[in-house]
Amino acid sequence: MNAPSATHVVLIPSYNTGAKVYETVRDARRQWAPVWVVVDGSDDGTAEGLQSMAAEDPQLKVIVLPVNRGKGSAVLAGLQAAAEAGFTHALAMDSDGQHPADLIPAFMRASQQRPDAMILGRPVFDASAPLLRVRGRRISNGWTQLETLGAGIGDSLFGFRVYPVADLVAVMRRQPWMRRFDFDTEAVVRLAWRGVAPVNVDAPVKYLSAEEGGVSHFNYLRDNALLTWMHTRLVLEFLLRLPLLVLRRVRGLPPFQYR
Ligand SMILES: Nc1nc2c(ncn2[C@@H]2O[C@H](COP(=O)(O)OP(=O)(O)O)[C@@H](O)[C@H]2O)c(=O)[nH]1
Ligand SMILES: [Mg+2]
Repeated sequence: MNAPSATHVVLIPSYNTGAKVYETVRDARRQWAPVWVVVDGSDDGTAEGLQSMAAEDPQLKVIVLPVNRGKGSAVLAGLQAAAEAGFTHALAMDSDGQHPADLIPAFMRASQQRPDAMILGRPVFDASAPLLRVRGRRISNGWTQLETLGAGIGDSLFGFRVYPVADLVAVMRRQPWMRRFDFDTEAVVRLAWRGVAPVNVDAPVKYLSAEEGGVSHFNYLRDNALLTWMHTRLVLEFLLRLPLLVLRRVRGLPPFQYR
């Protein structure tokens, strides 16, 4: 592996995934340095397990949040620490083995070529993907296209992405949402509004069975309600922003110029 990056860090938010997180972290470390894990109030013993891994690996850092606050909060904690340490970009990936660690270098390269952009994984599903999640996704993607006036966001929900750190921290500081499962979608919409252009890159996604160690904390009722409320807020704000967005689109200003 090459020397540790001083600009690009891998950020892995983790909440009660059991042993899967160790595998995920090992896979990520094989591809990149440094890798940071944010333990989001897990009570499954993984905070301790990860800390002992980090004791033997200077390129692995573990941030432990004492209480569970949600994925967005965990990512934000990691982003703030990354900004303080001088990193300009962070690749976020899930801790549960669903995301392709072997694509980390390619995503980082894409980001180094386009530091102004966000590099978004576009999920390539296999037969393991639950139909309900795939369909729900299409709805969310349709709303996202509208909310960004067709800025070209390939997928609104997939969390395997490289973000410009300062832009995302600025966006998140300004409002109280985006702290749980509303993070992934609201992040891309608000970054696009800010003028951060999307670059879409295909990435395979796996849905692991319970026997394979698959864990998800996505709750259909609670989280679909949260996502519906999120799109309601975003559409209302979109209407206010519409005149400016139209102007930017007509003039070919970011996020529209790179389509
Ligand atoms: N569900 C959930 N995930 C969290 C939380 N904090 C961090 N995460 C991480 O966010 C990622 C996505 O969560 P997951 O439950 O796998 O959602 P799914 O992949 O959409 O089914 C995983 O890496 C989690 O470990 C949290 O409070 N709730
Ligand atoms: Mg998952």
